[in-house]
Amino acid sequence: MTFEGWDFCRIDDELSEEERMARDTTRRFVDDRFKPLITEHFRKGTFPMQLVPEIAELGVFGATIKGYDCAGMNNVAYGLVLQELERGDSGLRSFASVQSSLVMYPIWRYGTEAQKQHWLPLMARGKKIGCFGLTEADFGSDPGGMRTRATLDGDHWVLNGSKMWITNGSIADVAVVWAKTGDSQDSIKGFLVEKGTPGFTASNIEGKFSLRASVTSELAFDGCRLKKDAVLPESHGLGAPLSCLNQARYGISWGVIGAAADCYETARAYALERVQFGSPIAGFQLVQEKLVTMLTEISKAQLLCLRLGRLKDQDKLRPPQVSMAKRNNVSWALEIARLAREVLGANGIADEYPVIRHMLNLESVYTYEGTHDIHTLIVGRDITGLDAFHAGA
Ligand code: TGC
Ligand code: FAD
Repeated sequence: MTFEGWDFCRIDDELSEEERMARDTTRRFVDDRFKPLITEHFRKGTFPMQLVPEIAELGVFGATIKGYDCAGMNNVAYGLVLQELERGDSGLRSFASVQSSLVMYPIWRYGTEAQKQHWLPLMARGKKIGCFGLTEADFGSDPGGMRTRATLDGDHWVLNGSKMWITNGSIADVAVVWAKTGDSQDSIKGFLVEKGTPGFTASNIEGKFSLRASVTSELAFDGCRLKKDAVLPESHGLGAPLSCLNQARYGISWGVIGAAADCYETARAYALERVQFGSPIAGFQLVQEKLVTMLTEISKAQLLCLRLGRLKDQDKLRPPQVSMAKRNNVSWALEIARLAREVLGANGIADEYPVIRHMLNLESVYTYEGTHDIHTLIVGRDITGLDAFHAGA
């Protein structure tokens, strides 16, 4: 009897019926509908937009929001759904993360009732797509330095500046844009900028070797006039966009387990089939060590996420705990993808197998939503009380 699958520690036993159902429904969608398309989309550098209504049917957009036509799942079910999506491709999970955590969440948390009533049901059904503009060309890890400005002019806000590396930027119907309304980072506010608003343009960033099945864009605002009610009135300071990142980072921590699991399963199957020196390579100790490391780290990542999900459902999750999970799970997923690539030998670099695609994608995931090193410093600050973000600090 050999162990099949990647639930070595029987995490399944800890899940409710609803949680298992949400995971299994998404798993079927990814296997039957998404996987057959992904290689072509990755080659062409496109996202399969035709699948958006089916993704919406999974209940993933705004999954944890109660009301407004959202699914109202708990945080563990949501995490499991993201895990399955990223088993397909990090670009698919990114699409869902941005829509849910970075666009619907700030509207729900910081918006007016009218903004919620208008946007959330449309976005839950995938009828409207959103993007999140925080990063600028000169301000990535340090978003508090942003230069984008919103100035009140009578009944309008006037937006000037630009945002860089924005997922879904050019395909979005609405952008949540973070801008200073004064000189300090305490004056940062969120704005809803609709596609087609004069003075707003979005252009694609070309030449990516990572997350190719995900649109990444630059946004530019040149005297872009917005009605006064375009502001998210309850957003005050840098803490507002950072609170959205907590949601997305939590989702990434789950998501990358899926990418790692796909790499592990591919490597194990390959190693059992591939014969060298007269034996399946899975019988060599060095190959077994790689497979064991992969499954061990997948199991630890699952346990960490499950615990954090339960804490989040009790409203007890702290941002540094999310940083620990993002940091650990992404870096191990990337290492697992690299180990799997090694096990596949030359085949490891071909897109006939999903491994090289996951590996390339995970390089972005390692950097976005706070780089690996930024999360090290967030946890470091939490356990020492000392801030190591600034040179000479
Ligand atoms: P700092 O002084 O630490 O904090 C400023 C204010 O924010 C509060 N705060 C938080 N609030 C909620 N959640 C968090 N995680 C928070 N972290 C901090 C803090 O309490 C303070 O509030 P107040 O009221 O006292 O003013 O700010 P800092 O300037 O020192 O920066 C801290 C740092 C470096 C941790 C932060 O700027 C950071 O996280 N940098 C990384 C930037 C980042 O992650 N960008 C992601 C962009 S979005 C993206 O990548 C999407 S990818 C999407 C996809 O395709 O999936
Ligand atoms: P930098 O901040 O310039 O960092 C460069 C290096 O310096 C990193 O290794 C970093 O860890 C290190 N470093 C920086 N500061 C410190 C320090 N204090 N101590 C030690 N080391 C430090 N942003 C959005 O707003 N919305 C999106 O939808 C979005 N989608 C993205 C999609 C993709 C595919 C990618 C690649 C990025 C996306 N981003 C998005 C941007 C992303 O969040 C940033 O790239 C990320 O925050 C890092 O910023 P940076 O690239 O400017 O790197």
